[in-house]
Amino acid sequence: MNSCIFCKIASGEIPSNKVYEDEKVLAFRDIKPVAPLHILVVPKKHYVSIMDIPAEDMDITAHICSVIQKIAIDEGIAADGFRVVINCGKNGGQEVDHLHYHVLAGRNLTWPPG
Ligand code: DGP
Repeated sequence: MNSCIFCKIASGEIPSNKVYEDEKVLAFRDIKPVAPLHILVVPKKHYVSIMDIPAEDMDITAHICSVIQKIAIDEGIAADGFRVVINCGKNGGQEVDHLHYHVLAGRNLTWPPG
């Protein structure tokens, strides 16, 4: 999907502050952080949202979980805790139509979200 900003970041066409990369996933710091640590984890393959992942590709979700574990350890946020958010669709607050996981940490995050 040529016009997708996260596809362009995943391919390296647009630079990002990268924290992790492998053949399937890229993680980079959010350009508008809402917490002291705000990292986005994206599959390199384009899915619009969590609703767009076909059954045969569902192992990407397990892979992203393992990547988030690694990021939590490497960034030193595992002990104090953190939040993982997937916004989906209009009411979910999704602005970028390429599946992404927000990893938020570094302050006491309130609940429920706004
Ligand atoms: P969401 O509302 O869940 O679609 O979150 C989209 C996030 O993406 C938002 O926190 C800002 C971030 N973002 C948008 N464009 C860019 C960009 O070009 N670079 C980076 N690093 N983050 C971006």
